This record gives sequence, structure tokens and C-alpha cells, in this order.
Amino acid sequence: MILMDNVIREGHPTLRARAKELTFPLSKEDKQLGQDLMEFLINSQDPELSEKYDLRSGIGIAAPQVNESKRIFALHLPDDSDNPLSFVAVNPKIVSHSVEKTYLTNGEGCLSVDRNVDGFVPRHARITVKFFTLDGEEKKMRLKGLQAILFQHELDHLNGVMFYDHINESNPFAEVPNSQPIVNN
Ligand code: SB7
Ligand code: NI
Repeated sequence: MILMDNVIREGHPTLRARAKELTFPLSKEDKQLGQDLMEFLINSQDPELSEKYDLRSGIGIAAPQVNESKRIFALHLPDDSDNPLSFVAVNPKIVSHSVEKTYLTNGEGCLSVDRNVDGFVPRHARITVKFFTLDGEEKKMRLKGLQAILFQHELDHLNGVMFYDHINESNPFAEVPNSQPIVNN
């Protein structure tokens, strides 16, 4: 079971490495890793379990965050009421994206970053993605809004990129050209 002690924090070199592709069929260990990442997200969003295990709530987590430099992450966004999203993605990629950008007006956070970093994080507003499931089935889907932002945040982790790398250094709240902001709490 993944606990906060298993989550590495900024400064750890694994967060800056390019993670390795997985090969199919997945090993038992890699399958278990995918299941553990998803279990962490579900537990972290459960009021009792998150309190019991002292978990910070998360909607996504990537393997490098638990010091496994592998191209696999989990997303679990259940309360996006009309459109829930929950999957484990292996060897994920963005096959095309909109020219239009988006960003969360309140910025992004990260389980591997124990501080608030203010500023807009420009993301593609819409993306078409491909990935493999734990069983080796290839999936293709279109994502927009928070779902698209989350996918890009997790994919960045597989490439050694942190969300604040995208923030305008001289003016963190600089206008993002051609963008549709998403107002979050
Ligand atoms: C806000 C939160 C996240 C992504 C985009 C906006 C996810 C935070 C949890 N993670 O650190 C996952 O890598
Ligand atoms: Ni993160």
C-alpha cells in the first residue's frame, strides 16, 4: 500500500528523469504498481481512509512519484459529475492537441511539492491521447478541461517535468494567449 512516506519530494533526482517505457505483457510487479497507484488515489479521496493513513488527497499520481521510473500513472476524478474519469495509463502519449490553451485560475499543486507555488500553468485545452491498460489493451480518447490538465500534469512527471516549470518566471499571472481559463476553488 502506498503511503505519503513513499511519495518522493522535489529535489529527488527521479522526479527529473525520463521514465522508461513498459513492455507487454506487464510483469506482476508492474501490474501491482498500477493497481497500487489507483488504490492510493481512491484511499486518498476517502474521508476515513485518508485520515487513518494521513494521505493528502490526490486526483492523479505517476510512478516516478513513488520512485519507480516507469511510464505509468493513475487518474481518478470521480466527482466531475457528468463525466467521471478513472484509469491507469501505461506508455501514455498525446497524439494531437488544440491550439487553444487552458489553465486553472488557482494554479496547480503536486503531491511531490510541499509548498504552494502560485501562477498560471498553461496547458493544451483539448488533447487526444493514447495509452495501454494494465492488460495491454490500447485506448484512445479525447480529454478537455480539468481532465486534460490532469493528464498533462501526469505525463509531465514521466518526462521529468514539474508543473512550475511552465509558470512564467517574471510574471506568474501573465495573460495566457488564446486560452480558456478554468475557475477552480
Ligand atoms: C491540480 C492537481 C493535480 C494536477 C493538476 C492540477 C494533481 C496533483 C497530484 N499530483 O501531484 C499528481 O502528479
Ligand atoms: Ni504531480
